[in-house]
Amino acid sequence: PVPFDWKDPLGANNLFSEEELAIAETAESYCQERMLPRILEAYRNEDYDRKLLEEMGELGLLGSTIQGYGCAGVSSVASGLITRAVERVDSGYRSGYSVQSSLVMGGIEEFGTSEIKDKYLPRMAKGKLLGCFGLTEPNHGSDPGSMETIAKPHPSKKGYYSLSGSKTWITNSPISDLLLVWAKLESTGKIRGFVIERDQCPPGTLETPPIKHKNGLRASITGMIHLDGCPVPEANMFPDVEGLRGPFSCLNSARYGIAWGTMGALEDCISRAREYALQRKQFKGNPIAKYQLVQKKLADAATDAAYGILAATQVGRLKDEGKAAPEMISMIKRQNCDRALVNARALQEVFGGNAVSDEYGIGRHVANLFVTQTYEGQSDIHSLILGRAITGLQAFC
Ligand code: TGC
Ligand code: FAD
Repeated sequence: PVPFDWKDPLGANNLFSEEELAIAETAESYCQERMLPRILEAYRNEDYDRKLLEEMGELGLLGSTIQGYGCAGVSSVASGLITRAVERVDSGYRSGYSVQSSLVMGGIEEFGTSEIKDKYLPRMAKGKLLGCFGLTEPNHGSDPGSMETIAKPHPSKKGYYSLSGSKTWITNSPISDLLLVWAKLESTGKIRGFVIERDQCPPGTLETPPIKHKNGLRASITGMIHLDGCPVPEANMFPDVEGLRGPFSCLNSARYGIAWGTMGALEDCISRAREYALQRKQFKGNPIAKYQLVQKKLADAATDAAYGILAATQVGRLKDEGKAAPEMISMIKRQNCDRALVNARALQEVFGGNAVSDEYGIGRHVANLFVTQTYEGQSDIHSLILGRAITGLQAFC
């Protein structure tokens, strides 16, 4: 019989091409050798090193599905394998990576003019220019359609819009050079996308204060965006997309990535819990891995991780064939985030009191996975998106 591989229980590696496996290998080596040694101090100190994105840029990992502009142009499955490698280390590192690659570079690639793409994408691909994505507002999270940020013709600068409003919980906003901000055009009431260059904003028109003292995702920097009559060139508005289709199209790619990433985090929890359980002895010198209740936790988690990888692979293949409905992405985003969180919490119990020490890594994953279940559409919101698609009836309000 074929031997069972607990690290790849359903043989998902058989579904990946040689090229995809090589990309995964590059990403895993970088993440384990260069990212992992930094994470404990970064998490303790709420520190995000922007050099990480430069290093990923050097390896060709940023905006990896984009063709041209110095990007690798790989398959969606390959990009998922990169995301899984990054989140195996930490969801916060994956967050910084997703915002740069999927939300901002992806948005610019899909909706930007050729001038915008030429101007920003090559430097973003190298990690020299950092982006953030401003959709959520203090009063409008799950319901971004009600946003209050407004764009209107600038009163004194011809050829410019003036943007005013506040965004909150924005990954990378304090350190970003480029801000993709979604605002309503005052004249039409329709949502439009604006690319703001921090360097070009006069003093007092753009502030991006950090949000400190987070109890999850501490190795990712999060902040607000305050706009007060901020002048933005008309040429920096996405010309052909209006309404929520703009931001949600970017979110499709990022949500897809999270479905992969959370499986990486869960796989790391499994690996850490297995190792701990084999070494820790209780009752007559037995390793706790010998006890059925511990084994069930490992079996549950390994099963959910294996199913999650297969589902993400299937949606990735369909995405590249243009056959992935957004609801499929809601399904894998919700399922993989939820199962990663539930299983990580169960595996945390295997560590007993040591789970409380940050040296064991498990508590960090649990705290992070709560965030992944919350951002890019909280799981219950994805339930309602699926419920609407199943029944034809919408239950949001
Ligand atoms: P609804 O009527 O559903 O749709 C309005 C318009 O948008 C279009 N649309 C989509 N287009 C492309 N892809 C999708 N997935 C789409 N979903 C909807 C839709 O076709 C329609 O187009 P049109 O042309 O007819 O106007 O809008 P609604 O207001 O009823 O939406 C409700 C709901 C709950 C589905 C939606 O608002 C939602 O998904 N809420 C969750 C909010 C969210 O995900 N926020 C994410 C913020 S960004 C973030 O969290 C980044 S974290 C990054 C990190 O650190 O990793
Ligand atoms: P709310 O919308 O207030 O929801 C609170 C609770 O109510 C949730 O459980 C929700 O499911 C539930 N709820 C709401 N409406 C309904 C309903 N109709 N039916 C049933 N239940 C409902 N946003 C960005 O734009 N860019 C970013 O880069 C970004 N990064 C983030 C980083 C971090 C660390 C965090 C924590 C958040 C980030 N977000 C970002 C914001 C994130 O997308 C929002 O937090 C998320 O969409 C939920 O919005 P909210 O926090 O306002 O919660």
